[in-house]
Amino acid sequence: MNEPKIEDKITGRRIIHVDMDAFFAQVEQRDHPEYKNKPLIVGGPLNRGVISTASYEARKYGLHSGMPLVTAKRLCPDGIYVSVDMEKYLRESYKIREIFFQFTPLVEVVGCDEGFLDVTGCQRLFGSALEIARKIKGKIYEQTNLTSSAGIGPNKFLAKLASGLNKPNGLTVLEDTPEMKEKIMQLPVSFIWGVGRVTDKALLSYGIKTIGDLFNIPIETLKARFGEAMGQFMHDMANGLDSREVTACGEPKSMGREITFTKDIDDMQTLKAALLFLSQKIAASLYSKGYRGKTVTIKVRYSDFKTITKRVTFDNYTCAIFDIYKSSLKLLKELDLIRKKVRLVGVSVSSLKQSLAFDNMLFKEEEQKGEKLTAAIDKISEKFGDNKLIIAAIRDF
Ligand code: TTP
Ligand code: MG
Repeated sequence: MNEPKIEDKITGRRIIHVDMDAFFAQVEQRDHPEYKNKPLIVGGPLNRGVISTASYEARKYGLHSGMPLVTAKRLCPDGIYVSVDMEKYLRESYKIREIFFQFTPLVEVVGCDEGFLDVTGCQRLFGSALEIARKIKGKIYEQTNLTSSAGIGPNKFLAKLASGLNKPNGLTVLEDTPEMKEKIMQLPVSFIWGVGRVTDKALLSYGIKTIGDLFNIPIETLKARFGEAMGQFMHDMANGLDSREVTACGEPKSMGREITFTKDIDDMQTLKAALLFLSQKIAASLYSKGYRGKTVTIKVRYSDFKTITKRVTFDNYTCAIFDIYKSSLKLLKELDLIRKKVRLVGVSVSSLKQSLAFDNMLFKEEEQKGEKLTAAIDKISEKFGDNKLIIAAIRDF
């Protein structure tokens, strides 16, 4: 592999993005040699109803994270299906994080298996960005027996795109060559970080499939179709521009998600389903990053754009779906939903603390209700997982 040629023209930044390959599945394959080279699907108990991740062997059957398990079992009936063992993955996650910080304090950890490192100016200490990426991958393998993929670029977007190009066990430098540009132009728009499945579908409906298609659309058209901010973002991404800094992460203050509906909602069933869906997603985020929280906040935007937030604080820290759902529903019921329609609903959990013990995903005394809840989550996951309901946008906040 050649030395990188792309340099950020303005800042000369060198960013490395490292991402573990099929993380949960790889850990299980490492610990159970009988799963090696087999289609392995990790899902549940928290992520009930949907796949957390699928091994590369299972992806050949079209399986992917977020797919309902019922669909997966239909597509890959002979796959091996195992439950999520979050504590085990978090132990590996911490080791990986520590390796990142051995090279620079400018590390932005994302989720449990990836990170951005700004290694601009680290050359004298550790060698070129390419050498640093090699060292990181080597250390991760030495200490965890797991493979990762790394990408190097002049900004976060291109570094992340690069790390995804040669998975698994890849090491890719985005070079400023006509061949590399051509390759990028042919990639599906979903390779653009931040383009979720909903946006992906919206782009498809305009016939925009590849980054090249996006590149060829004038910025004014993108802004007119997708709004000022999103249009600018898409234009920048298609041009490989990204000025976002690698922000060394402090502790998160809260974790939340919100749904904007395509049409305003006045039926309680849909709102309840949305709250359950959001509670499940937030519980999964808390769980996967090793946090619990004490305060639940809901945010409701009515059709007239008036926005209300309400919160409740528990005595104990929790990351249980049931707690988040029950309290957000209670808060929702305090609002005026008879005369008003809702266009957005959001839930967040704050007053966080790190915790590695996850025994109470569903409270024992609530087991009865818990089982019903689990069945409901399975149903909701199927519906929302396929975006069959009326969602215009889902976003973290
Ligand atoms: P990813 O890095 O997105 O996926 P991955 O590591 O499994 O596979 P890849 O080689 O493509 O990077 O996510 C890291 C882990 O986070 C993944 O192993 C399981 C978990 N996860 C979920 O639980 N639910 C999800 O929807 C996604 C995307 C990931
Ligand atoms: Mg990964």
